[in-house]
Amino acid sequence: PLTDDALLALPKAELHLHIEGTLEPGLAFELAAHNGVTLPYASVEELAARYDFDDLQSFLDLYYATMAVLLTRADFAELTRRYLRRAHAQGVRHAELFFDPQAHTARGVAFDDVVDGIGDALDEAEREFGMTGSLILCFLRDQPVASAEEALTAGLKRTDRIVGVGLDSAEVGYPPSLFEGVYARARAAGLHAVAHAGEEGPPEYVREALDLLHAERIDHGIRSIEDPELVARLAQERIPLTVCPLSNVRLQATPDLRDHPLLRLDAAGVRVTVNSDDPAYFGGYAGQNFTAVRDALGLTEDQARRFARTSIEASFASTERKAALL
Ligand code: ES4
Ligand code: ZN
Repeated sequence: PLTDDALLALPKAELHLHIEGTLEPGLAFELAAHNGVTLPYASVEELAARYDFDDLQSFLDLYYATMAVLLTRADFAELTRRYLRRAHAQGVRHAELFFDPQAHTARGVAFDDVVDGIGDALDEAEREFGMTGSLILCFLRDQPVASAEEALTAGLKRTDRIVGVGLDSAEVGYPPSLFEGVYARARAAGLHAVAHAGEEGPPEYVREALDLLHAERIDHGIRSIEDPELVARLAQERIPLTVCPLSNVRLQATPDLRDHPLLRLDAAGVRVTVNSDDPAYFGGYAGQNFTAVRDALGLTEDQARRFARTSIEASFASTERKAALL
């Protein structure tokens, strides 16, 4: 019997987590009051009631609106502190945090305040409970490439914290090919490369992320299941997918968790991991994504252990840290 406790106890790495997507309604209102920002919702309950999405864009509209309350280094530290405590309680021992600098610098927040605030909380978590983590700078694919280039230039000064680059926001109509040059510069500087692809976009975007961006992991990638040749390639090349089951259901990328391709991808030999994406918005952190998959798809203990192990192996943690966690 695969109990909740057994799933929470598995040591795991969180590889697909947008730190801005951990902003719970309660903290949003606390920060709004503290910073003198007015949210267009009367109460925590009214905001929480908006967490009912039709697709990726309907979620992104709320996600970008709500992050207006995040202004200072201390705000980013508090956001991250609360996330790391919850994640640790669900077995997460290493977390690679996506952040969206363009969404903050466009509002007048300094790039370094974002990185330093998140970094303060990472340092604290390492001291207090031995958890490790790092940052992945995500480019907003629905913004101009020149803006991504500016974000990368700022990021290259902060490789003390930033270990890689990613690509997120509205996918359809914004193919990975647009960012080939930005990724080339990031990789030349020694950064790792990942990219969201095949969440709402077609399998072709997954191929582009591999061929043009040289992505080492694919975030989501679930639409790869529509293309058997691509599935075979992902397995052959050992490209991990960072799958987010509750996100896919909430954003209607998959009609029902019982139809989710996670186990079909696993059965085809693809290295899959289970992650939480934007847990404040999608109904659960890492542990709840595992329990939801167990309930809907009948996860075996063997599968659960393998997915958790793959998350550690597929992480960008140091060899020593991985060895300690495996
Ligand atoms: C995201 Cl679920 C998802 N997809 C694409 N971009 C995102 N940014 C935050 N969450
Ligand atoms: Zn994501």
